[in-house]
Amino acid sequence: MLKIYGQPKSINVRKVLWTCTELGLPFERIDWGGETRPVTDPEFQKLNPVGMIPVLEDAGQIFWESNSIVRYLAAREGRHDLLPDTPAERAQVEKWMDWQVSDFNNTWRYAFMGLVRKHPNFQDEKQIAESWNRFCSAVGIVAQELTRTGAYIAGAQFTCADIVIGLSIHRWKSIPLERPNLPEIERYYERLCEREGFRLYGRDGGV
Ligand SMILES: N[C@@H](CCC(=O)N[C@@H](CS)C(=O)NCC(=O)O)C(=O)O
Repeated sequence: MLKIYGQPKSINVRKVLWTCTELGLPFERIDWGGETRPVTDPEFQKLNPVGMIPVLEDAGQIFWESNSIVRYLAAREGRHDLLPDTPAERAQVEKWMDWQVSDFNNTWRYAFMGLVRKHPNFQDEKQIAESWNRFCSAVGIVAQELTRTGAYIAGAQFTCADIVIGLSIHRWKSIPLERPNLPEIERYYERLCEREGFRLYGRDGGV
């Protein structure tokens, strides 16, 4: 059985949990990170030298980096609907995944850590406001794209990119500040709620 190392409050762990649900793959989840066991523990560092959750173990092979794991699992199951096998179509999915893990992910960190996790090192009001503005601008980009595609982030079909963008939108909705009115985002969120994986690890999974 697949083993997923990482505590379930982590958005990056949730990506993998949702993917397994989407694919109907049973898994065992083992707590590491956050308030559970520290990722600095040498036992964990043997699994992932960069000391981050999630880590996936599949028949003795170890994988890390959440978006790589999502792609690996979709490819392992031959799910070309989730991860197309033609290079051009695949790149349309991957570009949103790469943007999510690099630029998008960086917009919310300060506001989320300060307002949701209530971390003492993230309480500067100016930096919270700046992070929130950048987060809302990035969500505006997602909304524009959804208006263009009419359904999902990379087109008419649900793909791996919606797992990582969808959980980011869930994070946006978790910030206790007034949000701009973005009907496309609300419709997207409702569309994602049709999926068990999003209900479990997004909508009903806490923050
Ligand atoms: N680029 C990495 C980032 C992973 C990451 O930031 N993981 C965080 C949790 S979301 C972590 O390991 N933090 C240390 C901890 O939880 O103790 C990925 O996508 O897998």
